[in-house]
Amino acid sequence: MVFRKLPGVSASGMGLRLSQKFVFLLFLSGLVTLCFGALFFLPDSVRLKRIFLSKTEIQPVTVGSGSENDVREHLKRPKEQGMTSAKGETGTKGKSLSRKPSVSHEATEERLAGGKAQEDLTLSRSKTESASERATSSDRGANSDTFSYQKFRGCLLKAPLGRDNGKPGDPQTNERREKVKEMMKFAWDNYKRYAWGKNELRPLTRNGHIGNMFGERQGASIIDSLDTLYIMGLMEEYNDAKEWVQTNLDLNSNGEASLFEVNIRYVGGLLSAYYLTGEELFKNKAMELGEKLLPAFNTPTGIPRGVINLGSGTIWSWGWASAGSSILAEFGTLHLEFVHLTELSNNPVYTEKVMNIRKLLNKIEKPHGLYPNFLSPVSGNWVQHHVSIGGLGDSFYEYLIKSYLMSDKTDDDAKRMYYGALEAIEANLVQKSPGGLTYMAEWRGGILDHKMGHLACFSGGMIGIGADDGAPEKRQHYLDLAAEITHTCHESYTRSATKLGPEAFRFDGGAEATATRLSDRYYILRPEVIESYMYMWRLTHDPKYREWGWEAVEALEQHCRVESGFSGIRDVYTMTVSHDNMQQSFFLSETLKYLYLLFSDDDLLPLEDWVFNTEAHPLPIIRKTANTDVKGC
Ligand code: DMJ
Repeated sequence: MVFRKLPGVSASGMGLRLSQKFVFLLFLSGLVTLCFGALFFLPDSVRLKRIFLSKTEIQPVTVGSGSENDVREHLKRPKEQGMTSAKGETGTKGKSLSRKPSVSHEATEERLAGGKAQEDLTLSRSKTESASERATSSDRGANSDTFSYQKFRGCLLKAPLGRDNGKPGDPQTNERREKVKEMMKFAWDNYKRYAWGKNELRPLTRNGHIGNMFGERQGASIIDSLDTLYIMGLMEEYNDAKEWVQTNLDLNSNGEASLFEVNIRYVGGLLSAYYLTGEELFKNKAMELGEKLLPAFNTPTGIPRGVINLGSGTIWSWGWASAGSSILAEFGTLHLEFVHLTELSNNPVYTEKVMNIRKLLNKIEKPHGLYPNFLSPVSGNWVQHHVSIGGLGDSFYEYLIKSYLMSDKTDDDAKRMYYGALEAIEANLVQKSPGGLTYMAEWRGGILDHKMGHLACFSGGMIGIGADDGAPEKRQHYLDLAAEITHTCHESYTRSATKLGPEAFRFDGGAEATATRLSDRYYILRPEVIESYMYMWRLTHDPKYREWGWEAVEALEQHCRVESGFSGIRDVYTMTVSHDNMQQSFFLSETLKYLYLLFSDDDLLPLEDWVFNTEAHPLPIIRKTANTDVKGC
């Protein structure tokens, strides 16, 4: 290295000063490197990385705008042309997510909604409650951009578990409720004994079922049961489930999973467990999993594909879905959970993804105002004109009205879409049978198929909860329609030998709410009919709904209870039942939860504060405006 001589400074003096400066600079840069490096080893290093690397390494996930230009641009790519299955589309793996500027959630006075009611909780549950209090106190020191559990609890209008955990005053109803709790314990104990950690119990062969809906992810029955166990006060069981989540729920496993199923069962289950208990563990797992689902949206339109490898982020469409299409009930059943993921993470990307789906659906033409079941994620056009309120379409409609309710009735777009869709359904699909039963037919390019699936029976409850926000002159009509549909679904139960309903029933060839095909005669412990009883009970308090629920309990006990759990049956029309050897996880999450709520007081998970996702996981209504009635909100 050559130093040029400065005037008035001897060569040796200059050399000395320069070498001192050099050493000093070296020391300084060493110090800076050390400090910077140390930051990355701190426990919260992920957040620090996000701050320090935001401009250079973090790339925001592209949100498909659904604009014609974007679609055309992508269609030019040879890879996309003529594609029937998109296996090979890659995800955002390796990319981090952009964050929106912090929002301040001020620490408020420590107060849980319905203060007095909380004192009545069982001792064991109060141990868990103290976790929510711990979360509450840690909130006070939290960054202003983190979700405040304390504030959330302060904004609830009522205590989530009611005055006395929803215990009904009437002794007979209470006895029935206790029976349902016993059924849950029985189903859980057997799952724990024979299938612990597997997705579902096979009650006849006494082993576990893995299935292929959740990738290599296991424990579907555990995640699906967390909130049911909690609201029933089965605390020992709840704690076992929580511990399993803590030590065994591996979110880094690979495998091909259904975006829809992982979202409604795992993300939904974890979110509910967090909101009910305040356990950070559940929130963190839900957010981690939510991030892994994002690559599914990397399509030209932003309409997600149905299947995703959660390890690699590779996505593709179901082989059975026509022309590589995505399914309405799948991409249309993400909104509630994704909005909550944004709420908890303060990251807008989740809401952007689902709003983008809505934007596209608003833009494309709808035949007779109806939403067909198959849509191309490449072109953004309908693939065929099959419309159904049952399988393939069902929960899309459910999530429109529930998005509106969950937004504290501020999401006017969802409201407009829901009532628009309902009008089209009424005009084109709702039918009256010769015997006077109201039903929802299926629509195939203008031709009606006079069949109603068990899945479509959720619509009694859906139309019921939406009745009050319809046009004033339509409100009573919607409530009546909800009651009629629920009545028809009840009829499909009473007309079978077992008093359980078939998978699909028909209204043609002389049939009135009965299955005419052998392949439609099975019952797999589905919840939809009971779900409608629960909502209709809450809305009308007509005792017949509790009676109908009790009929279902008796039938389940008589035909589905086996020595080691509950099983579906292959033919509801024969008393010599053949069991299918499956205890579905939705039996614990939905069927038993809705029965328990049906026999509880309305203040257990009050509808003023909660909406249930399509797997019956309760999610709180998001209140953005200050609620002056609730101190601390
Ligand atoms: C559940 O997983 C959900 O209710 C879903 O929306 C439809 N099917 C099952 C229960 O039948």
